[in-house]
Amino acid sequence: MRRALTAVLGAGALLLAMLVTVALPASAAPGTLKEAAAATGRVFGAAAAQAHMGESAYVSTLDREFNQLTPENEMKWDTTEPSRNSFNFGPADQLVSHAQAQGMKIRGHTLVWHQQLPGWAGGISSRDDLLSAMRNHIAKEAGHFAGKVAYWDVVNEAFQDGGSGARRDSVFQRVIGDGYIEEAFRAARAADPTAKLCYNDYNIDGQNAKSNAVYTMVKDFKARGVPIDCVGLQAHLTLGNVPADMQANMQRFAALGVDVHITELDIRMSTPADASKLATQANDYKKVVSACLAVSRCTVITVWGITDKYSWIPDVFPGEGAALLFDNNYAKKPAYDASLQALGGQDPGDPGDPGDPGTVTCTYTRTAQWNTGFNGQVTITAGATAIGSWTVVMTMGSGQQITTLWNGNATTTGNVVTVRPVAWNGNLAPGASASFGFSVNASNGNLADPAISCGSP
Ligand code: G2I
Repeated sequence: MRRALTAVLGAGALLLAMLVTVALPASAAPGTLKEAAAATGRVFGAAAAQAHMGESAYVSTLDREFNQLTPENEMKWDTTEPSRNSFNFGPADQLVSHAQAQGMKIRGHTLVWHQQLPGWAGGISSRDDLLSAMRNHIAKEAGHFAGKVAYWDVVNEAFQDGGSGARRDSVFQRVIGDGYIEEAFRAARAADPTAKLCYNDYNIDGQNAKSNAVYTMVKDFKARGVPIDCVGLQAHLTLGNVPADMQANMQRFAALGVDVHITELDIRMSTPADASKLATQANDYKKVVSACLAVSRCTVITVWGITDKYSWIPDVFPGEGAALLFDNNYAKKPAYDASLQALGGQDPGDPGDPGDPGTVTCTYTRTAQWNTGFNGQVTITAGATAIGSWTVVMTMGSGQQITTLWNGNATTTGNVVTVRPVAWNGNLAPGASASFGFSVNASNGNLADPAISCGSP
């Protein structure tokens, strides 16, 4: 009897496998972020740190999913020119050769920034001296990487936060004055005529006083022929707060004749993460990716790190984190699936992945029983992503027949019953449930529960 039951279950599993195969689209959607982004003419990048490149899961995730690499710290002034006119490109060179071997684009980050600036540069007080030090730094660094860097964040974070729209009070602003930004762009173009030159900042993702100030600067640069090709919206966001006008903001920059890049995307939450926060985060990532896709000049999306394990956020915002697409163990988070899906991709290999768009869970309850039969109920619950349909496959025990089934549409092949939604219970929001019920007649007295599996669509 046990052997026969196993054989029956085996046949059911085979049928289920066939059903799953049939449910897949005829031409498989791209299964990684970089492939899905490439299909839209975009790149999907990540910041990476040389210090972690010995960790195999770090490298394999980077190589599998991303086709643009931003050195997280290795191209910053304090690393590349720790003392005046003495250059160290070693750590960045290693990242660049890895990226090149993988066919990834490289984003240079960053030539002029008030942070991670060596003490010697921060201490210069003469205008001519600082201008010449800045020009030399740009000439040597952008010159060293010329032909290898696709995009440079030439100047980073030059505007103040808040409503003033003013320039940040950095040593460059104080000592050189307003002109330092355009001087930096001219020096970068001279050192590397092929790289796209970007201005990069945070809190300029939506329309506000700070992004207005950047907009005014870019407009002025374009009008006067200062070489600028792109604006980087860093997009260090907090949970549930994707600016509603992000797309409109990107569109107005694009209308000035520059590309728009999302350069440092992460969406932080209070830790620990839970299913509801992760679902909100997934929806947030989807909004950002969709906004970019809606703007033809939004050509790059880069996340600021590969795994939550090494994100900068817990150091700077204690009690917050979990901001990236992969968790501490490199598992794909719901935000990964949402981003991939927004790009038109579909994760093929992880049907059990909690945030997989196709993932639903189902539970079975026996609601009544008698000598020769029973009633059952199946509840289907969507995962972190909304679904448009579901499929439940029930393998019935020998001698069992379903006499009635309500709130579902059943088709029967041998002892396998496949149930799909009726008109009104297929669409489920994230976390929402639907149920159907049925009556089983078992004249032989076999009251065993059916084996049940479910999926979406
Ligand atoms: O702060 C987040 C980002 C904001 N936009 C510009 C980015 O360049 C910036 O990146 C972060 C890096 O992710 C951090 O890794 O910049 C920080 C510095 O402002 C980086 O932190 C530094 C720590 O402050 C150092 O103590 C540490 O030695 O990272 C260094 C290397 O791990």
